Amino acid sequence: MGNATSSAISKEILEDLKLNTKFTETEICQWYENFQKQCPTGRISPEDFKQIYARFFPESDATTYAQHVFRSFDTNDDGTLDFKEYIIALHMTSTGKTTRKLEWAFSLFDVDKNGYITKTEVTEICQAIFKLIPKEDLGKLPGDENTPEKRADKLWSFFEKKDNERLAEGEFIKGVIDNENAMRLIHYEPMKE
Ligand SMILES: [Ca+2]
Ligand SMILES: [Ca+2]
Repeated sequence: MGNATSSAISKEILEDLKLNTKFTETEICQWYENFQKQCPTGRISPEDFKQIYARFFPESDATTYAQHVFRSFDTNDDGTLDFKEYIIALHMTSTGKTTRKLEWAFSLFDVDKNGYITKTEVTEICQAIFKLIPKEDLGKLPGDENTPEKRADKLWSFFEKKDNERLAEGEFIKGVIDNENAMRLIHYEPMKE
């Protein structure tokens, strides 16, 4: 029987992760070891997560965006990320498979987790993305994308929906795959010099 104080990963979680990700048993066990070291409680709190994000965005305010990303990874809604959620997150955001990344992007935009995206939700994520953009880059944005509202308008227009209509996951993924600009506008990419 398993020992509650043991630092080894439970067989159940391991099997589950092997089944649901492309990672090997060795990789998963290595990550588990690292995770235990960095996170002895076994849970990542929203505060820890914000700090991790802040390191990647020293010149801007990543707090709001980090909150949204955290929410999209916290699939069981308990307010923390456990090892399984962490690995699934890593899998969704790091694999080359576009549809998987877009499934994650959908969950990022679906702020209230009801299975649909509204224009209000798109605007909310665009506002969070804007806070990630360093001040000196804001002035370089194209005229039809230089506020969160304009960016949301432009993005929403690609899905050919009315402002009061909503977007299902399949429609979102298809819309983004069909349109390079939509693909670009759903996430933040630092400007290249
Ligand atoms: Ca959780
Ligand atoms: Ca929603």
